[in-house]
Amino acid sequence: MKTFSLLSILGAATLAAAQASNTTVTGKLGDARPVKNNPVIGEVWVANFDSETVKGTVTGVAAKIGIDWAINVTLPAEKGPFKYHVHLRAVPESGNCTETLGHLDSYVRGDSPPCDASKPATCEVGDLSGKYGLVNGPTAQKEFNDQYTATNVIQLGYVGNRGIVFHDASGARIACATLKKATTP
Ligand SMILES: *[C@@H]1O[C@H](CO)[C@@H](O)[C@H](O)[C@H]1NC(C)=O
Ligand SMILES: *[C@@H]1O[C@H](CO)[C@@H](O)[C@H](O)[C@H]1NC(C)=O
Ligand SMILES: *[C@@H]1O[C@H](CO)[C@@H](O)[C@H](O)[C@H]1NC(C)=O
Ligand SMILES: [Cu+2]
Repeated sequence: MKTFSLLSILGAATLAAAQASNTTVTGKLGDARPVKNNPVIGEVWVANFDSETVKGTVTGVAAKIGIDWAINVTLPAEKGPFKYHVHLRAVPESGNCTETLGHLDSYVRGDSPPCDASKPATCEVGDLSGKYGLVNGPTAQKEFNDQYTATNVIQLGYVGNRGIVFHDASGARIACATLKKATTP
């Protein structure tokens, strides 16, 4: 009986260690592939945030590989750190962030285990904060290139007219805005 318990404990510990080390996962469609065919390099897409909780912009500029992202927002000083993602749907007229549905997960990877930022191709395409880091209030400015997001509608990682969502530390969706093509003056 004692031997059995000891073995169970050892077994459980080994399994836990294996699971803890298993932080990456490949999507059902493989790892995300770099986007190299955006139609217009320099094309600008913007999500405008103008709510009580979040004001500012999340901008995506079509790059030779993927998208150059820039976050420039004010956030509540408390309740962070904040996550930000590309979700599947645009924000509806009602402004209800729940209706943007889940993350853009083009390669069907799921959100567990969490994104390993050292292997961004293995993360959900829309999990920008998982790949490039959380942000804090009261102001957040951050720039990064993401190779897997696209302004080319034929690409799996197409982000046009999808919702960008900020979440507080509890996971609540505190603000959302649709990424729209900037109108040229
Ligand atoms: C690692 O995760 C993958 C995908 O969830 C799973 O198929 C695999 O069995 C896991 N490996 C271990 C050692 O837990
Ligand atoms: C960020 O937003 C503020 C306020 O809208 C603006 O004044 C500033 O120029 C922006 N910064 C960048 C780098 O876009
Ligand atoms: C937002 O949408 C969700 C899903 O459709 C719904 O369950 C929820 O009641 C809506 N919230 C509000 C405030 O309308
Ligand atoms: Cu999200």
